[in-house]
Amino acid sequence: MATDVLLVNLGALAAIAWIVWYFWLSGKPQVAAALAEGSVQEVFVKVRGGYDPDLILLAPGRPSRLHFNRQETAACSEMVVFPDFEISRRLPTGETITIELDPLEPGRYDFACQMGMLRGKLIVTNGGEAGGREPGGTEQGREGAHHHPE
Ligand SMILES: [Cu+2]
Repeated sequence: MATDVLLVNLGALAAIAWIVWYFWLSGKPQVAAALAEGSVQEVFVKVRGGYDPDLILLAPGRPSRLHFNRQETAACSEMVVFPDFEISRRLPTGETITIELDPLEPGRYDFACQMGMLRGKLIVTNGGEAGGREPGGTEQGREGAHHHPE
């Protein structure tokens, strides 16, 4: 009995987490890397007062190339740093700098300027999870409902 309740609660939590995540992502421009089979994932990021896009969806288990193009001279955005990968690169104005990443585990990986003022996020998730569900399905119907099993 106790185990059943726990499982139900975990399921509800997962659903809520998914909903929050879904709407958070869908509310902003986002880029899912082109998902050609087995190929490198290519993402182009414009750097100008921030990162555009600042949310980048990647599939796990495949290498990625992030192409940063800095279109300003402000010192703030001069470097881009990926603390999780111990990568930092200078971004000369007007040049495209490519950062190659090995295949990643699902998760969230932040990147930022050297001062941490401009921020972006890589979200590594299975394509089916991120893009395979229709909005308006049963998950959405549960939003805001707190299910307490009797
Ligand atoms: Cu900065």
